[in-house]
Amino acid sequence: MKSEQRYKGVICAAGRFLLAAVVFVVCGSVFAGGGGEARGGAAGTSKPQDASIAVFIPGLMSGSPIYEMLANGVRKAAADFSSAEGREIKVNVIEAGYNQAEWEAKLTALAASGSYGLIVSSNPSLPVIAESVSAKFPRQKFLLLDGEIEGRPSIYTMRYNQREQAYIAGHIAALVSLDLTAGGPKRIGLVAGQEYPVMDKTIRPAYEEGAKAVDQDFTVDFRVVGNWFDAGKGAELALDMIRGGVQVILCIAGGANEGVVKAASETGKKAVWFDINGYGIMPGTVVGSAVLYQEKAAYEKTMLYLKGALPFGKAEVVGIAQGYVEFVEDDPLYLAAVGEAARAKQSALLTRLRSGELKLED
Ligand code: RBF
Repeated sequence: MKSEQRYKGVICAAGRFLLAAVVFVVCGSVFAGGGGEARGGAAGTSKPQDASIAVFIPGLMSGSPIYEMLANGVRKAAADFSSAEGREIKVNVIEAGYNQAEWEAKLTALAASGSYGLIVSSNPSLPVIAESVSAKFPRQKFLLLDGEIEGRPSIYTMRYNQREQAYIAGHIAALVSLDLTAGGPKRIGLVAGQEYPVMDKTIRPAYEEGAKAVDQDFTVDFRVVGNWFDAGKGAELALDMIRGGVQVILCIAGGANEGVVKAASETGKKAVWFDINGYGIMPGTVVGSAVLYQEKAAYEKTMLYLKGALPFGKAEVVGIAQGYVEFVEDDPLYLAAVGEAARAKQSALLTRLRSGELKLED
């Protein structure tokens, strides 16, 4: 619970001050006859602002493929819809930066502008922030991926089963670790950008659960960078783990992943990638890719919105069975980096998950 409080604290603290400033500016423009809630669009209507979508990036796109996939999916849906319907759908991507305390004020300003029929975003902290913005701008619609809130009439969310995603990452990390040092310490690494509830309650435990399915004695050496960009700190943490006997490290630290994978490669150790196929990032060093099809999700849900059929108020959870979580096992770089016996065991696990024989509810 401690980390949850800290996480909420970071998001909320300085935000209140900025929020007050933004609301002051926005109210001024409303009273002066400018934008504001009265112009907020709704799905399925033909108001001009429906033709504009904002993608709100809580951070920066560079180094965080989960955000790149989000923007790409929305842009592609808008382009396809525009050419099919013969009317232009504009997409504006706004990077809110790494100061989480500013996100609520920035999202409020976006809703207050009344310029966008839909605001699209992604990460587990967004639903609560959007809910608060929604209270002031109830007609502003939100499409939020990688997060969850149910029953809010203007918010749709879709969260991934990250227990599955982290479990398959832990499974391959343990298999490769045993291949590297059969008699060494049964410890795998995880470097995270920050602590947050989904990390603490789902990703980290499921990563360990997957490793323990290979060998009960595996434990996780968990380290936190403290931000989503510091590659130097990522390398430092990785090297410290490696000195302690860790052979394989899962990277969930945005731009800091670069430092982790570099440290692994320079010491002959291995890394596991999360969210996208990472084998090509450091061939031979990256030995697993537990992916999310976030671009596909963003494309499909944006398209539904444009067709007036996105079920606002609903919260969906999708995983391997629905085709949004996977492990990439057909990449030649994976075949080259990981021994046949380990790959066969990983493949057997994936078959059980895909068929539903093994259920990992999240
Ligand atoms: N993941 C990233 O790759 N880059 C980020 O900048 C980033 N920022 C985050 C900020 C917050 C407040 C939270 C809760 C998560 C963030 N994540 C980020 C993690 C992301 O939501 C997701 O859990 C991971 O990408 C693993 O799928």
